[in-house]
Amino acid sequence: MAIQEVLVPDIGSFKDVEIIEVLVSVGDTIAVEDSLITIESDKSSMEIPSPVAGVIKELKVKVGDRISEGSLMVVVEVGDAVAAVAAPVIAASVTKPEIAAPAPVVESKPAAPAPATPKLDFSKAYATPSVRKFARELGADLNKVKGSGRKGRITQDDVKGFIKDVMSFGGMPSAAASGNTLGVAPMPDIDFSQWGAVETVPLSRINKLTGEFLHRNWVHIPHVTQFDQADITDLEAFRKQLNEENAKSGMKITPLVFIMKAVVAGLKAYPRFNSSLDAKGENLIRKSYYNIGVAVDTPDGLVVPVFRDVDKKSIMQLSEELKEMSAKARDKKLKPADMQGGCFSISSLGGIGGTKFTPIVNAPEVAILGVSKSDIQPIWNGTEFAPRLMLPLSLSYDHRVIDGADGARFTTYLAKMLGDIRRLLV
Ligand code: CAO
Repeated sequence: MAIQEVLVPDIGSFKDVEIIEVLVSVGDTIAVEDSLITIESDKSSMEIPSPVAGVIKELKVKVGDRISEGSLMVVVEVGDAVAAVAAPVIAASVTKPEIAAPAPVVESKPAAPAPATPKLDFSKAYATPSVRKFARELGADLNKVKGSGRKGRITQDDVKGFIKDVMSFGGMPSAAASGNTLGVAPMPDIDFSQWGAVETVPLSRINKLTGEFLHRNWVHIPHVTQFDQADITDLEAFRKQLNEENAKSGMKITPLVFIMKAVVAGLKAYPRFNSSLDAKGENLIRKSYYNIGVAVDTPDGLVVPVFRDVDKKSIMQLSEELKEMSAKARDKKLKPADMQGGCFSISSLGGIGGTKFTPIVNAPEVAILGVSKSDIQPIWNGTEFAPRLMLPLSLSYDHRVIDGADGARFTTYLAKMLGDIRRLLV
């Protein structure tokens, strides 16, 4: 057993260059020619191999350090046999790799295709030689691997992740593995001013955050939207009566609070709608509380405050809370906690118009109800067409958790509750 210090060998014109990768850890057993570190200059990267075999005892460098010829990289405990073999080329305990060390492997950015594997052309991929070698051994097409390293360099972990992804997606690289969240060409950068006057308006912080969440949810969740309509003729008569009775107090009751109550009844009848998938997608977390998020349109964008314990609140309490929360949202006074802990969301465009739409599930919830504007329709009552006030419902759900049959059962149930609100008391 002998301790060897391994120094940077003659690396030609490379001087004071940055280490971008340390390829070994303390305790690793290495063979002669195993790469120890990768350095990078403006034009190329280079791996420095070990001139000795043994066990790494100390790392003397880290990513970001700058080194030149003669800098100490690692301390290696070499076995007797190895030491004996290495003895002629290693002076005392100090390695002089320039004498007999394996030549560093230099790779330009981008480099020429590797001659060893003409089938895989990695000429455009930005990766170190060891990563290229690793990718070739596994048959991974580096051109499709997204690099997570500095300046987009592909690391060994990126290749492993890519392979894992390919395996789990039945041979098709996932979007992430292909380096593109949608697996399609990026949007073009277009200069619209070539066709006329334009103005650039920055997106608000809420726009950006909402966009990010909606995009994530849209891509991750297999959505299905179930449409239905509820006969709210009687509900509307009752609502108007309540509003007349409360005219002096200034309290206004909209259809939304009844819909919130009907949703809670639906969540109780179909508990799968009141659940979330765990992060691994292996378990359902079922909730025994009933917090409902309501999308509020503000000048800065969409926010979704959460109304807690809707099951325990009256129509009047919910109306008061809805008024307060929407004012808070529009005055930008909502706190993060006001928007957390929801079980199910409602997006009501009923005050604006439209007949139906496909809302995006507000993950980690598994379903969202879109409500459009009610209007009077001729409905066949068995003997004649009668004018009834019909409320359009659009339920989007996560198809990993909810089957189509349950989707239809849920909207049918909602329609039944809203059609006869006495049932909400039962
Ligand atoms: N059909 C017909 N009329 C409806 C209705 C419906 N489904 N829902 C509400 N209305 C009526 C209300 O009764 C009210 O009428 P009056 O002024 O005559 O009393 C009027 O429309 C306005 O209602 P409102 O929108 O102020 O109140 P609300 O309780 O229905 O909704 C809120 C409150 C905060 C949800 C709403 O103001 C809002 O911001 N909606 C937009 C949500 C949104 O942008 N969703 C899209 C998100 S993307 O998925």
